[in-house]
Amino acid sequence: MTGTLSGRVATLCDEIVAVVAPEVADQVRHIGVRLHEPLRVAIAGRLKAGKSTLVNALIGRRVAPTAAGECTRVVTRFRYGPADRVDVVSRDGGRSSLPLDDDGMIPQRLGVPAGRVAYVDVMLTSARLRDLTVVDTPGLASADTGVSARAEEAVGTAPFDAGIDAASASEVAAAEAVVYVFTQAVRADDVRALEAFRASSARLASTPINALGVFGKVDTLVGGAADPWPVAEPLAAQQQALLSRCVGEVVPVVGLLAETGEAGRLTAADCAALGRLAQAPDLPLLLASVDLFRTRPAPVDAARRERLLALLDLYGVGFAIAQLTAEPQLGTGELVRRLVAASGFPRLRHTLQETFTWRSDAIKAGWALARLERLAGHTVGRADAEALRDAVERLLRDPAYHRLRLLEVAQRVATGAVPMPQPWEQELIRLATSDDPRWILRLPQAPAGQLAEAAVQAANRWRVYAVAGAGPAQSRVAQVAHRGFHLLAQSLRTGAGR
Ligand SMILES: Nc1nc2c(ncn2[C@@H]2O[C@H](COP(=O)(O)OP(=O)(O)OP(=O)(O)O)[C@@H](O)[C@H]2O)c(=O)[nH]1
Ligand SMILES: [Mg+2]
Repeated sequence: MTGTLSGRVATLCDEIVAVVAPEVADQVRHIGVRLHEPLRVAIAGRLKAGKSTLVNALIGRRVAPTAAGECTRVVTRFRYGPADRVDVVSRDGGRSSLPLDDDGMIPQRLGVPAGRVAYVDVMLTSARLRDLTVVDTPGLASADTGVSARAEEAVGTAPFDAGIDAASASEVAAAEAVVYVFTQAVRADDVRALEAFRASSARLASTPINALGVFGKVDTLVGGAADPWPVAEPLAAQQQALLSRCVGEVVPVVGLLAETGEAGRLTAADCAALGRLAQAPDLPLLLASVDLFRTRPAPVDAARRERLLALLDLYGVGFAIAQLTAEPQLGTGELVRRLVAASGFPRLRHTLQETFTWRSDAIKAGWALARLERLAGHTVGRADAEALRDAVERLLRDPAYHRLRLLEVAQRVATGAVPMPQPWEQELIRLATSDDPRWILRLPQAPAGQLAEAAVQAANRWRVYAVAGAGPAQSRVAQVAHRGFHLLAQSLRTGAGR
């Protein structure tokens, strides 16, 4: 998928290819190809946080192993391909292909000793991957496990696991965005792990701009089949405040329900079993705990009950039964749709698409422009260097590219490199990361005229700040913000929107 900014850089690459020498053309073509690649998102978090479960939900297929006993010890990249295929990439650069196992999952045995695996490259025909590449990462060690000492030592170098090598670390670093999964409360070592993750990947500094928090397994917050959402929502908001320097938003989800629903694992037979359970005379007792659900007499055999627990856990089972009690004729498809809605997953996907897709456009366009400029520098003195530089300059004069500068300064402020009072920082980040003027200006209901006026006022405020209220670093940031609001006001007046 190619966004507006990177789309224009891609067009420019095509134009340049036609007028430069063949060897330069090859490099320009390569830059153009990268612009068409989908957004790469790395899923990070502590051991057993539910990362692989979320990966499966995002892909819409259960491909990554998630059983309680198994841990993901290698970095695994999932990307779109014309046929399903698993490539194990060794540390020496060799590749060996494997088929998926009988359940359609990555085989347990990779055929290469674990110590020699750099990463696993999985290509799938899943439509979801056409505009999203997902990178599953091994759990970050936590202070309450035996590996903590090793992890502490490794902070800043190889935070995932002392055994992770440079090839897989750079595979993660190539991601444009990161989703950090945590459960229950954010602990000090969650923040440390996130810092370490940031240190491992310079290009992927984890900031509110490119990182999203997922508060996973929220169904386990409250006991039994009770509704976790009244607790999950305020907790997520608190966690967002705690992590505000690291992630832009914290989205609560029940990953397991998302995986089961999105991967289409609930069958008509499961649905029928849930319907029979809905008739059980002592239903409240059955749903009181996992143990009681497993062991009490019920109109469904033990194996099926175990399967339902694995697919839905107790909250999901209780939720499904409540739906079927209210509407006994409910079809499997509709039940699955409601389960996905109850998982909170639609909000996560929306946030991913809305925020990261736009940002990835700007990030990729910025990357490509920098590469083109460098190429122009290398070809100095040759006739085609002129053509290259001209083309890049033409593009940079386009007001749309001011966004790249905005993103750059917002990144500096968000990481604390340029300190700024909070309301200014927040306004700058909103301007840099959105194209919705109502959201940027915090005027959700305003008509266009009022928006333009508010943008002019914001521009003036930033100009005053640039001149009077700030040190030199803040002043440079403020000038970029000033121009950003000025351009926003202009586009609002001409009615073109941004
Ligand atoms: N109840 C419940 N269980 C979940 C949820 N998400 C994941 N699980 C379970 O938690 C266990 C661990 O999930 P994984 O997705 O393998 O976790 P992970 O973070 O990939 O684990 P490692 O790769 O080993 O670090 C599995 O048994 C999942 O089924 C959830 O939202 N609710
Ligand atoms: Mg995993």
